[in-house]
Amino acid sequence: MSDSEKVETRGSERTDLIVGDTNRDGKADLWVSDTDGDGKADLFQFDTDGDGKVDVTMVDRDQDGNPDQVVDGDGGHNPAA
Ligand SMILES: [Ca+2]
Ligand SMILES: [Ca+2]
Ligand SMILES: [Ca+2]
Repeated sequence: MSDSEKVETRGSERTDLIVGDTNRDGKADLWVSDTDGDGKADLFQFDTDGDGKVDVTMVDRDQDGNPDQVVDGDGGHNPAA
């Protein structure tokens, strides 16, 4: 598993449904996104060290609420700056 691994998501779009700042440092560190345009969340990303870059990505490909793939590192869909 390399840092450049791409996460397979349901679609190629990205609509952020929730953007959170869990450590209240003023920078987003939690993103809940919809990648296939159906309005349901299927991509969850976390910045655990506060540098603004995604560190953990979880994909819920069947949208049943349980992540089907978890990827450490920057393999996810980094948020637009
Ligand atoms: Ca979706
Ligand atoms: Ca980070
Ligand atoms: Ca699932």
